Amino acid sequence: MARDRGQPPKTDKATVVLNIRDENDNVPTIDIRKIGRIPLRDGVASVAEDVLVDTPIALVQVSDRDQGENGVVTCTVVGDVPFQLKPASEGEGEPQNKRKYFLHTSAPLDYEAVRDYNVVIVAVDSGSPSLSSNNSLLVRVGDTNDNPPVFSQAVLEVSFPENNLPGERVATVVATDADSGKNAEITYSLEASPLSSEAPGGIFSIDPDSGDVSVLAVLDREQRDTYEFQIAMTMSHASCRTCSLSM
Ligand SMILES: [Ca+2]
Ligand SMILES: [Ca+2]
Ligand SMILES: [Ca+2]
Ligand SMILES: [Ca+2]
Repeated sequence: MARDRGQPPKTDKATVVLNIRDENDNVPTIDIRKIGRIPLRDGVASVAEDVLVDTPIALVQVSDRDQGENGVVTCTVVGDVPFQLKPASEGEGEPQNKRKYFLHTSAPLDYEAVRDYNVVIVAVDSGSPSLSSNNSLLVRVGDTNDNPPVFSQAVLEVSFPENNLPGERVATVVATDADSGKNAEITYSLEASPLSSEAPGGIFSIDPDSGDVSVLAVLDREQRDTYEFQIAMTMSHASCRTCSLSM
């Protein structure tokens, strides 16, 4: 109100309408949650290396307390990782300042190549200036038995003097397996060569753990000068590959 100092005073009134404009004063928040059967604890998701491409591994919820453009959030995965965000719903009625995404695998995983990914998600609002925040998820890739054991040599030729002592070691076979733990434990055994029907068991034995091949009998070159047999590897729920040993 305005009043002059005359007598009697005259006055006038004006109304001030204060519109409170929304300031962009809230940063977007990112919430990462467990989804489906993928375990997620303390920011760590465990994903087996054999999951199909496009498997959802976590639910990502972004929200912003501002209104209008100040609360419209876009969300992306940072850097070159085999994970991608996809909107969880195309819902028209969804509030713009609250969105859900699935974090998907976007390429095959391989435990033997990369065991951990730090997946950083950034959310940016559309305010001016815009505000952003980030959150991250550690994806721990789990081993599956996707590699067969491989002998260092497919054919091993050994010459060994006759008149040996029974039980003497004649060779050691070595196989490697790119997997880990049980998936890489190898057990060795002897098999007849496909060329002969004779079982090597009576003359030779192999240590299932070390791969040491020993001769049980005394060899006599005048009686026989070559022996050929195969060594097989067996693993827990795995394939079996052979290597030929000829003497
Ligand atoms: Ca905001
Ligand atoms: Ca692999
Ligand atoms: Ca593996
Ligand atoms: Ca294996």
